[in-house]
Amino acid sequence: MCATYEPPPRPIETFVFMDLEATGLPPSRPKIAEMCLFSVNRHALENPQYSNSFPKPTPLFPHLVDKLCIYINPDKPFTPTASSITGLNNEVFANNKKQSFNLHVFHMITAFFSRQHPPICLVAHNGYGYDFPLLKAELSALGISALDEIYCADTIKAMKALDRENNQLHQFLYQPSPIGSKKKYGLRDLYFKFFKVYPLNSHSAEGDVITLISIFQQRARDLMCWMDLNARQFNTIKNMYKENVRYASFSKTPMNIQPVPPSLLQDQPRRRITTVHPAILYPVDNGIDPTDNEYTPLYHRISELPDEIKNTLLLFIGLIVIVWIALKTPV
Ligand code: DCM
Ligand code: MG
Repeated sequence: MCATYEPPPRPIETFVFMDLEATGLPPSRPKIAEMCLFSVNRHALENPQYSNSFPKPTPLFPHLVDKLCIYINPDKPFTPTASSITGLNNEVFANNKKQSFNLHVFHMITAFFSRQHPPICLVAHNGYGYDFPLLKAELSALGISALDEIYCADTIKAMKALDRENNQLHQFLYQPSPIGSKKKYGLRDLYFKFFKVYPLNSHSAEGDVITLISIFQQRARDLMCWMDLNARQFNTIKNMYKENVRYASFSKTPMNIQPVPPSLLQDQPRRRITTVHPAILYPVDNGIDPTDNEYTPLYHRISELPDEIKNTLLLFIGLIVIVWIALKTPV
């Protein structure tokens, strides 16, 4: 059965180019280690300035790009390949005291989106196959099932679709020769096709986003039109994998998120499994530092316990109540 997705209600206004680096590929249940978002308004993509390079002027990198790049402690070993291509390893995250994928990351993403003009479309190269399902899995582990009103589009899918429609002059990858040879839509090959050199900083999230935008600019109007018609809601993306929810669920609408007091946004001592105190979700300005365990209400501590322990506790309490009632009842 073919799923149908609702495209944006009107032309996309903001394209947020995204790339993730992580501990590996599926099915190793990768965890995000680096995330980079570059937000570019449609106006900048439709009206680029050009370099006077020969033989053909090239669009200059857009101005007024908002950027959000963060390193995230994956709390999971990198596969040897992932470590070798990204240059990242677990030691460097520990040495630099990087925090895990926690609610601060979610707040940063939603605050970043809140500053962009809608409709907003997340754009990633192989986004449907990797970046979107991975981001979705990490958000789900925080109890966040969706990012409302955000669309997404995969540049590989868009480029393949345009290549099927266009004559060879406008193709992203045109290979006249060997029969059956597979066209390569990797970022490096595409970049080489347009610029005749290989891109810098491959397999760094920021480097890959810059490379993607440079390629996108080569056929910006076609790609934007395709995305206006074919982008789908981020909520329709399936998780790459399922993980037990680590934190309490809360409203998924960015506007409903309570502001987080600056004191709570400071680095917190790393714990083995990162947890975010419920007071971060529902901050109350009562003068008490909610991260201080001395003041943590008992029900908050209990709510942080694993489900199995909570269920056993409930069963135990239930048994005590039944025995108490049985003893009190006259025979
Ligand atoms: N990756 C991998 N092995 C590869 C290619 C990628 O483990 N051969 C993983 C690690 C990268 C992530 O995918 O951080 C994203 O890939 P890319 O750097 O191409 O965006
Ligand atoms: Mg990358």
